[in-house]
Amino acid sequence: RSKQGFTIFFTGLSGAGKSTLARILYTKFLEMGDRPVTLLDGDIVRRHLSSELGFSKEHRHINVIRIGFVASEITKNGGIAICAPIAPYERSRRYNRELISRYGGYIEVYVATPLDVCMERDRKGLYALALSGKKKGVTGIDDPYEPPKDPEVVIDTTDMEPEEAAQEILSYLKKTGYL
Ligand code: GGZ
Repeated sequence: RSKQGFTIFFTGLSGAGKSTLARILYTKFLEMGDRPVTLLDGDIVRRHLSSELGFSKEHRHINVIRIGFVASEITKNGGIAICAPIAPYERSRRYNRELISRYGGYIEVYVATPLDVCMERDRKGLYALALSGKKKGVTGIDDPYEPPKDPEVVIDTTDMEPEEAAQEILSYLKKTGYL
């Protein structure tokens, strides 16, 4: 009995915890061993698939729906796709949801860690650059982030261990029959 493919689509600010959660799930799905697993992390996609794109509204949209297309192919073939871009626009996420849902599961995970916590972490120094004016158009500072209206899962990583947050996603997947 081969199970249905699905896509875990993380969305949230830089520093919210998307990549950390994506990598934990990637390892767990691999260990399960029943379906091929593909991780489409924001920086990897930008390097290999979207290297000509910047961070304008239109370029972010193109970037995010490219990720959605790859995820839809993986889902169609019965695999698991894990995507972790910022995906700031409702329009791009809705496009992906409609496409991917035709072939299998689409699980949108809103990593809703507040901006002040992301800024405090500032693992990559992105917010420092934005505040000093050295970098323009940073999401959450001087570029928009439209919060998802009806995500399947919402996770705020402020006071939560990554492992615990990953468990919430896994229990959602078990409850809904994807695992
Ligand atoms: C937001 C930016 C920007 C601007 C470069 N705004 O922490 P990071 O470094 O690794 O995650 C951010 C990443 C976001 O790329 P995405 O492809 O996920 O964005 S989108 O979905 O909007 O297309 C950050 C870095 O790229 N970065 N400039 N202006 N993040």
